[in-house]
Amino acid sequence: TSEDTLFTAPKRREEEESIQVFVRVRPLNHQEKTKHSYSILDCPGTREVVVKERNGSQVTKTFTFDRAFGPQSKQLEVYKAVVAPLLEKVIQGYNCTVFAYGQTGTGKTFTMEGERSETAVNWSQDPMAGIVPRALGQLFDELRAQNAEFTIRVSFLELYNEELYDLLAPVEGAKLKNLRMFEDPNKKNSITISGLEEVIVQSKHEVYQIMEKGSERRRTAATLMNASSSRSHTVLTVIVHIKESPMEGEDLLKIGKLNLVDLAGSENIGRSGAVDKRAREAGNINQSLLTLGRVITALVEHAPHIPYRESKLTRILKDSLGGTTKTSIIATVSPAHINTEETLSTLEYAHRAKNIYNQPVVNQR
Ligand code: ADP
Ligand code: ZZD
Repeated sequence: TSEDTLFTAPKRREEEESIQVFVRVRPLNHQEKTKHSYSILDCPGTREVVVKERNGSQVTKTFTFDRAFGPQSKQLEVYKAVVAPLLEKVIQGYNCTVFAYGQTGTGKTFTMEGERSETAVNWSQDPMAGIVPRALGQLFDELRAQNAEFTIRVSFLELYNEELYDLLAPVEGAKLKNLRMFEDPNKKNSITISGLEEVIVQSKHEVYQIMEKGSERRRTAATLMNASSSRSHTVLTVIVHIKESPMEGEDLLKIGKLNLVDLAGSENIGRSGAVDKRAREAGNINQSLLTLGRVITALVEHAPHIPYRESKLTRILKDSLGGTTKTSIIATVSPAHINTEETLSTLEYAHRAKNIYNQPVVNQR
């Protein structure tokens, strides 16, 4: 009947949303200026990145993102546009993830963590503070203002050469604690990292101590392993439990989670996701970064099998890629003409990730 046709809406999955993708262009640095490298990038509006390639004929390519931050963008501006909205979701009980992806030296750590300015006295008012300190600070401020009953736990891990290291655990006898992970039979789609320190943070003062410890441990780890940080991934996770006691009805527990991920440098990973020949010969294969690319490809191509299990990073962050977490990616790029290849590769990678769909759900009981 006509009524049936009227009321049988096409089956559509509720509240499916694509990953948010942002690009941040860093300024030309001193070395690039002295080497007479010039900028190939323009951010004319709020969403476009224009690449001008001057190889004989003028070729320009335009990429559109959810937002593009030019070389003059400030830490606060990036935080407000990318992370402040996610933090509201975390407080409502959602899981959220932010990835920083890009070539080494383009500002992943500058964006995710930031730097201490020499003049700033208070870390929480430092204009150079990145996403991690701002998110933790805002979480405390908002939960205090709401007069909520809450606990905040933080873990901080490093993944290097498919080994996991705890950046908040004590270093014993010049040996790093190597962590193991396993699938939790009770919790579908989630893995547990046994022995990972989850530090309860009571105050903003303790937030700073944790960040200081983490960045110090990372330096120690790099020295002990004779390793470069450009080849490691770091994952800082904040878990917040909020108890709501309404005037009527039962108590409500909301659990929100925020993963802040600083990925290894994307150089050596080709646009197709294949390893660069020179890198392969040098043994510079980053299994986790490679698998991340393959997972993205499989998701956007709707492949029947998604290779999450092929790396630790994708096992840990499985739910952020096609799952129930709300995910954003910040791709960082250099404007310098000498980095054109890598910049195009990063822009194409990021643009493709826009075709990944997640279905965020709230954790409430
Ligand atoms: P990555 O983590 O991608 O290897 P870094 O965060 O270490 O890169 O940044 C490399 C250098 O560039 C650092 O000296 C940093 O201070 C500088 N830098 C990066 N992004 C910016 C930016 N948006 N504005 C100013 N300086 C930046
Ligand atoms: N990017 C610096 C840390 C590094 O690579 O070590 S900057 C921010 C987030 C997580 C850990 C540290 C920090 C960082 C910092 C620096 C020095 C001592 C403690 C913390 C920082 C920078 C600005 C404001 C707050 C924290």
